Amino acid sequence: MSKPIWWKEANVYQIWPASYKDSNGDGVGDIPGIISTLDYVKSLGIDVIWLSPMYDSPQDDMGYDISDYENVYSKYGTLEDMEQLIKETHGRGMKLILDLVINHTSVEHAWFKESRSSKSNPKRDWYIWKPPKYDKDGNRQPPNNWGSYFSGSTWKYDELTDEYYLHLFAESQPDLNWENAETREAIYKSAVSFWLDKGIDGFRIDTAGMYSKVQSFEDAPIVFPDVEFQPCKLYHQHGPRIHEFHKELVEKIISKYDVMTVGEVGHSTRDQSLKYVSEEEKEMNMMFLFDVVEVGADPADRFRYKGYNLVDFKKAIQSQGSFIEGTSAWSTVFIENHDQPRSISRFGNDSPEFRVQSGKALALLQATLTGTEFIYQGQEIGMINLPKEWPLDEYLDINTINYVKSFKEKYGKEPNYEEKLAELKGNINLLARDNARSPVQWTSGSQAGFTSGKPWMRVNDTYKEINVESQVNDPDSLFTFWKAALKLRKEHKDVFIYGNFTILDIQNDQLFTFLKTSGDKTTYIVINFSTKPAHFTPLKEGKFNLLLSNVKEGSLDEANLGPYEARAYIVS
Ligand code: TEU
Repeated sequence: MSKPIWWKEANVYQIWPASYKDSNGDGVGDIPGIISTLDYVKSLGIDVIWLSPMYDSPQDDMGYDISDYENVYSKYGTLEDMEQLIKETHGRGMKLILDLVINHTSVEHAWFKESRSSKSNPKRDWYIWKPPKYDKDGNRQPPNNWGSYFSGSTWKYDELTDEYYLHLFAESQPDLNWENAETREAIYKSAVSFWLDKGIDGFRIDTAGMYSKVQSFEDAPIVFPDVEFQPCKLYHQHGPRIHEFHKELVEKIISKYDVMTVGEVGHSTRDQSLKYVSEEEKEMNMMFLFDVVEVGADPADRFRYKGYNLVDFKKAIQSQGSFIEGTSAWSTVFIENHDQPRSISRFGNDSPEFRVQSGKALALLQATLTGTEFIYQGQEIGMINLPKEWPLDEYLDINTINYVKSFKEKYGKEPNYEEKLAELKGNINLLARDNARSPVQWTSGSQAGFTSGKPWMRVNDTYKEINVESQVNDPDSLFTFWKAALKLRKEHKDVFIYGNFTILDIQNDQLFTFLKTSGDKTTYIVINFSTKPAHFTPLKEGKFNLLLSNVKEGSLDEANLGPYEARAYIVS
């Protein structure tokens, strides 16, 4: 049995500041707004808050493009506000972790400004600069065919010095050169120590598998023959020196503090994952894998969709969570974050009839899985995706905007363009990051109580039905159910937080039935993931005591489950 460590047992709540709570009417969420809701967050059963980037930034990628690690984006507040937030969070017995974005900075960062200024600048080598290539007609080309996560090439030409710089994400997010020891030291000091010394309790580490690039910078294999730039993960994910870099960061800085770290690694095999999160490796405490959130999606193309089914969902949960069994490693449980659509729309059913019921089923599932629990703002009240009828110009994420732009460039002249665009629009509505980024729905009043001004992003039309105010005191609400589920998780932490996981019906595409066990303690979870009633065959042996269910007790029928009905039993 693992040692009871605080970060293993924590329920973590992610706050994405722009859309959380605005206190001054400028239409953008802010730190005083967050402080005003801390009692609410605490009342849900939260132990740790993960705050997405609040650093100074031109906001091309909503703060994941940092221009100053040691300052706060002025619309969010000040350094004093952050100090107050740390104090108020601690004062309520909670902890605060920040987002550590150190694969890249903004082009507005002083380091990049210097680096770009001349080839001989001492900081030139802090970023990754390469000379152009020329084709047979003498046209200038990028150094290789790598495609960016946000469409187009990963290379941006800079006239000033006639070289290209590398950016795995947006053009305005140049990749730092981790090969340079001086750069690493500067990152540790400015982005890491600065905030640990202010008393924060750890980090969610952005793009944690990408710092080490294969230094040959050769062309990637052609995966999509019809496009110019190709997926290039092979050359920057789990690169040759990645573990050396993480070990150095921990040894030099992180290990001096009692803090937690969770790395966003995304795609990795069991063996690769264990290198980051096994206790003896001393790299990070746990990681986010994308198996579950990418069920049905195409990891190589953000808006290609292959279709979701429950069997794949179960397999993804199995591989994402169970890789730690029998090892010293630890894992995470999450189905939403700021990069993903809303889970009820994606894995449940967001129609008025089944929205709450399927939300409770997902909550019960998430609360009974092994690992540290992560909940994203608005998930606790069952916020759903943006309305299908909204036009594309309501989507403000650079990832969506760039994709649509290159799609138009590529297919705009084809006769069936409108048809293709309609299909893309459907996939955008289902998968876009924008779905998670609309303002939190606090009340049924003007702008959902998010702001007294004009919100930077349109409030989801559902705010009258889905909001915090109507749920906090309603015993049947999703919020109240989440509270009960998180409490139960702690009461039976041996099985739910730490236990072994066995799926009993992997091929069943309607029901999800599994055991969580620890020593001789067994819990049995049955969930109907469909709009139709389902029959299930209870385990033959043992006496079942119901721990939690999303239907009123009187209507429990031993072997039949209503639509999206979910139950957790303890077996004796
Ligand atoms: O995301 C990194 C990441 O792995 C991407 O593939 C992510 O899944 C992408 O947004 C999907 O299209 C992190 C942050 O979570 C994201 O918000 C940032 O945009 C990105 O890094 C760059 O900092």
